[in-house]
Amino acid sequence: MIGNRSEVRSSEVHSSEAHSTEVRSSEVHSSVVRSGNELAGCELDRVLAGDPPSGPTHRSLTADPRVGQVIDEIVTRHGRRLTLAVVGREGAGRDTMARALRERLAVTALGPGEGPEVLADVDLWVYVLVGAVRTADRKALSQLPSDRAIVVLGKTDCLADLDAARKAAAAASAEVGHQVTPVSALFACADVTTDEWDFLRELANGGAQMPSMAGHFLVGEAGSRECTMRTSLLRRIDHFGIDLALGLLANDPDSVPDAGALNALLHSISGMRALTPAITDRVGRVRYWREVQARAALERCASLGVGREVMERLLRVDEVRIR
Ligand SMILES: Nc1nc2c(ncn2[C@@H]2O[C@H](COP(=O)(O)OP(=O)(O)O)[C@@H](O)[C@H]2O)c(=O)[nH]1
Ligand SMILES: [Mg+2]
Repeated sequence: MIGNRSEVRSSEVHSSEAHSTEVRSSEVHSSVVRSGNELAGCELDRVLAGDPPSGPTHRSLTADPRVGQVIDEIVTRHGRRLTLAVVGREGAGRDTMARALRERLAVTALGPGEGPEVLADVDLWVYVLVGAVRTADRKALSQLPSDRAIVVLGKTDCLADLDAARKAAAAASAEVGHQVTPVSALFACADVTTDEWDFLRELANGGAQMPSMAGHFLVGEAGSRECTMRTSLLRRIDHFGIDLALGLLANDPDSVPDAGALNALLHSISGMRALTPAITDRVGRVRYWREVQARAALERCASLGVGREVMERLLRVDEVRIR
């Protein structure tokens, strides 16, 4: 989320470039699918991990291509990319948050409006709170698997400063019983263009300041460059992004020498980085539930008589063990 605006310094811009906020998805992925230590000696584990690398183990389990295909499907599903679904009340910023997760953390993130087939593959849920916690939030959260729900307080760029965002997140956390991370998905997605940055610089050079009412920023004849720039800036970085940019361009222009630097600064203060540990801490649970899903699929096949012997052999270790 936004820092105290006057405290945003050029060093932050540069360090934001150096810090990779990406959840290294290949690492998450491989730790999701590789569970050899926990289930040492379990054939199912080796099959799901596609071990040995020379070819799926299950080829040696069955000569029946139909059974092989079923197991292939289970193995493919088990090895899919980590998938997050962003949920919350309408207008909370779910689409923007899903985009922020994709662009900043390089994970697969689904926004609202996905069908049940797609949602069946979800590993983690990101619940976006906005403003005060409502009954609808509590109800929706109580329906999510608590070990795989990550709760964020969105739109924190609209709050006064970092301290206010932290306090609001702590208050929300006490209400919902989950850790709540303050974020500005809008800042995380900032993609101010060079034209817009030029326009902001012109405004700053002319001593312009962001009016307290965002609507007052929208001046200029409809269809004019001025009106287009102002409208798209409000859409891209909103009131507080413009306020911050004008302040920096007027007082510390070296900190935002171009559009890329402004965007990087907004990304770095968005709070998205704090979500990396929130995701990686849950990889063990994701792995556990994927194994549960794989077992359920094998059980279904066995009960339908598809490769019963092979399925039962794979299911022989009757308890999924986790570290
Ligand atoms: N200021 C601000 N606005 C946001 C943020 N996230 C989303 N919005 C705005 O809120 C509105 C609804 O966003 P959207 O992501 O479509 O919400 P959804 O209905 O939950 O999918 C849009 O105008 C967004 O630009 C944010 O972090 N900060
Ligand atoms: Mg939307």
